[in-house]
Amino acid sequence: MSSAALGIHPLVDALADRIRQQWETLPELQPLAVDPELEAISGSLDGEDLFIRNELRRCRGLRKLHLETARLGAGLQILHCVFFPDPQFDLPVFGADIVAGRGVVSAAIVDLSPVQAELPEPVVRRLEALEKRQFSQERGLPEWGTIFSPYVRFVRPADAAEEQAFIAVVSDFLAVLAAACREAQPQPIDHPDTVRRHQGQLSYCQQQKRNDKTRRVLEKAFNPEWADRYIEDLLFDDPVPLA
Ligand code: BLA
Repeated sequence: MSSAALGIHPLVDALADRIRQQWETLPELQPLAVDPELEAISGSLDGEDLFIRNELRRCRGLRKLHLETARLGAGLQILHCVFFPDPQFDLPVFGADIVAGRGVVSAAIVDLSPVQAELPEPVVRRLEALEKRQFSQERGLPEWGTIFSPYVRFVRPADAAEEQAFIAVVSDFLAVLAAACREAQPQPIDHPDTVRRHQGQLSYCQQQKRNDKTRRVLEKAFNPEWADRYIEDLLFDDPVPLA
């Protein structure tokens, strides 16, 4: 079925395509198994259709690349994407989320988020060199959003041009991450920096789990137990313990 027939917002669709194109450029890209029950979830809720697609990969430096596209009921379409680093590498978390309802995108956020006090220096240097893109409607971060970097963009794209500009920002951030993945050298598993980055990734996941808006939508579409397992096991699973 085409995405138009599924009622996916064009920004969700275009950004998902761009992310899939760009993860192909990551070094040593490999498949990562998705629980078959979660790969393509379809159902209905109060007569409205429900569709979730989950795609996973991994690559050099990143333990898990996750792209979720979802249509929950008639109104709500979501793109959720997180690339989680392997704590042995000095790399940030890439995260993006788009929430669209009835043809309007209410939230578009993208960031390369630090797992230590600061983003790695080569990442900062490349982010600083990027073209600065303007959006007419910037949104303020929620209280749990302390995990995001100073480079986070959180906007409500006002028109098709701003939707394209948002795709361009995501694309730029992914290019910065790809370069960092190619360059980064792993540190030993018991190195203090590895331990700190592991800790930092745990806090990233903890803070994301405080987003009640995500949980509420999933609880309503499925049920609280299902939502909890989905969030803990797939959306924001903790990195494996170091030892
Ligand atoms: C907001 N996330 C939201 C909203 C909904 C969801 C309904 C409110 C929309 C709005 O404020 O306009 C729902 N997001 C989901 C669901 C999934 C999802 C059901 O991803 C299922 C997979 N959220 C993330 C990631 C980031 C993120 C990776 O999952 C950032 C990198 C951010 N979402 C984020 C932020 C808000 C949001 C910052 C606004 C929260 C607020 O203003 O309170």
